[in-house]
Amino acid sequence: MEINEPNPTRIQRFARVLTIAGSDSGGCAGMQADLKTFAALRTHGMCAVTAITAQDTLTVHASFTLPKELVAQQIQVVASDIGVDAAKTGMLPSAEIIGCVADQLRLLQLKRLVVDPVMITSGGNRLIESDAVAPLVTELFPIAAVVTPNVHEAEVLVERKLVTEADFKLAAEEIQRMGPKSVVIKGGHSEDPDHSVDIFFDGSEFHRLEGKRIRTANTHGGGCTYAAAIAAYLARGFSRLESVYKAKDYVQKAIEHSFPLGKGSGPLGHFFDLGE
Ligand code: PXL
Repeated sequence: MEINEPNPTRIQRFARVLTIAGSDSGGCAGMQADLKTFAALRTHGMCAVTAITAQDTLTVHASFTLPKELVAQQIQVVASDIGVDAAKTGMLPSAEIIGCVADQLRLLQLKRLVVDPVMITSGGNRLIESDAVAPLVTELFPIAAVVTPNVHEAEVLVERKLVTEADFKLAAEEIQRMGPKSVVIKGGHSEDPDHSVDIFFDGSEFHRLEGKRIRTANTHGGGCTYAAAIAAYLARGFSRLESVYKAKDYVQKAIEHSFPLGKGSGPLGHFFDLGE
């Protein structure tokens, strides 16, 4: 069997998910959040690290981008030995890294790819060079199953401010036309004080995913967790729409179980269903 073809009997038990993302030394966001999500959702998580950040709950103090050859090799070796049922991209700091990640993913002909177009942290730190947004769109969106911008990222992608739900819907359509099979605009950073409404669009139908807004400062890694959960459910064989609904439910519960650590924004509680 082709390494990249999911084996239907195996996929539910040993789904293999790869995150291509940056490391957060504080353990809240980035690949650390992704790997916790993969484990919580009973999948085998693997990681290709793109950058190392010296980060706490307050800010990113420093960031170092790994050589593109090493990023490519991390993907290559796990794909050829273990196999990849789904992958997720997070922090891709430069156009160079984006180009080499896209080359690797095209070689794998991966059908279940979630692209989280990470740009700035909720704390306001830039995670991508400004000239890398264009290649992120042209190289990765066309091979993505789901693209998951938050409102700020969607605003950068469509180059205007988005306020109302009608704005989000138009933006979702525009972003879907940039190449991905589907898009979900995450409403977590919107201005609605009571709800967090996400808009899903797959080229023909809109879905409105409504969740209640949870009042907590401890949401560091919420966006990463949401996108990683979509990838985990895709790897387990769920459809794109089912995966987005299930991921929304998971991230909401993980935010309900978030906890304060450090002096800034603490992490989500990824393992809430394991009990005390
Ligand atoms: O915004 C998502 C994100 C992605 N990757 C890394 C991060 C963050 C946010 O803090 O630190 C490494």
